[in-house]
Amino acid sequence: MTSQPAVTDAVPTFDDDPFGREILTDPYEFHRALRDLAPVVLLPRYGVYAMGRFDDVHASLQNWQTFVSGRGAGLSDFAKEEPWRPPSLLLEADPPDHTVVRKAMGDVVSPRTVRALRAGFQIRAERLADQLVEQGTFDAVSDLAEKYPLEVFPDAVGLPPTGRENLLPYGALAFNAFGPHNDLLDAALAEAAPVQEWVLASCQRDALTPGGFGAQIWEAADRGDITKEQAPLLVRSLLTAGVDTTVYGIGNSMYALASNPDQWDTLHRDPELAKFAFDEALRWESPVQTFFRTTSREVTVSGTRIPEGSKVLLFLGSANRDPRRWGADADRFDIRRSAAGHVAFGMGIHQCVGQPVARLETEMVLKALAVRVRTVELAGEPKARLNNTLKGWASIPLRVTPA
Ligand code: OVM
Repeated sequence: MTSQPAVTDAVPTFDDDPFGREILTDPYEFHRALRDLAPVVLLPRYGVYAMGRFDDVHASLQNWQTFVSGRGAGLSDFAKEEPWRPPSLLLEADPPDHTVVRKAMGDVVSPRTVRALRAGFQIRAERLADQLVEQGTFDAVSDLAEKYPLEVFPDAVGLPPTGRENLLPYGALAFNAFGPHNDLLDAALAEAAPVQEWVLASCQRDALTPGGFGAQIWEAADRGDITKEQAPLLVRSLLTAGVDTTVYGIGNSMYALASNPDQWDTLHRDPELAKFAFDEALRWESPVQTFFRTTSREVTVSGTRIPEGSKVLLFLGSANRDPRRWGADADRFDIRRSAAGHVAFGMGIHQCVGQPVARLETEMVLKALAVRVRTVELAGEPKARLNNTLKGWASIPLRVTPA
């Protein structure tokens, strides 16, 4: 009989490319193999460690002292490579610097400020839902998942009316840039210069309408909570992380519900389940699939030693389908399950600060449709939209019948 050593430097390797088209399109078999191979594996193609089990991903996200963000949340190590843009003060920072700006951003995007948006968000969701039900067939991506956030979010930030078409390309660029420099990143970079210029200009005080999130960030600078140099970078965080994520979240929710008609039925009978449907959709098909951390010291994870200065790829989307955490039916989309505790918004000090806005948007959209739509079905083949970090859809043709 052989016994396993308590701690090992021997790490199994995985040759598959998680940023290749095949796995980005359908990552779930790869996730299973990753989880079953070992708690920690090495991806020799990129020279990084990887984790796919819930407990290890969760613990690493919580352990910000050892799994740091200041060297970048992507593949690129900021200690060795020049970042593609000035680093985010939130996502790509550690305490104590992170703590101050996170507090200021949390004050701007608070349950109180977001509650004030509720009535306006609801009216616009209901108007759009009326129109879609009237149409009968529509694309859940272009006619809903992209349309609604772009109707409500830029106004909530207080962005100028022109140039808003730059928001989706900018998000696509930022999320592709967390991955390797592959053809997806090249394509995103190709037309990026004017997009980046617009974003930069839109973060300045004079571009932002009074009352919006953007202006409130500048008011935090007036109070001295943050500096005037930090304010535009915090506005940039809203523009980077606040649009594509919610577009994918709404698209993935609609895909999950449309491909599981019994679940739509459940939601239609009780539209108050919309919140739970969203969390379950986030668990089942997480918009943000991966983030990297960098080890600040040697660390042992479930018996495997990881050296200091290693990039570690955390598979949030895999953790959210780990049967060790979610049970044998982890792959089943079930809006009555308790999906709370998923890591689709991250976990710990970096957990999504925009969460109240994302939740409000999706709740309004799903509720408005749930009461109006009796049945929903796919009216054509959905088309995947590939991104190095985000998993979602370019097109989801739907047919609905009215209630
Ligand atoms: C940021 C940022 C960018 C991308 C993602 C993100 C999901 C944050 O600029 O702060 O969190």
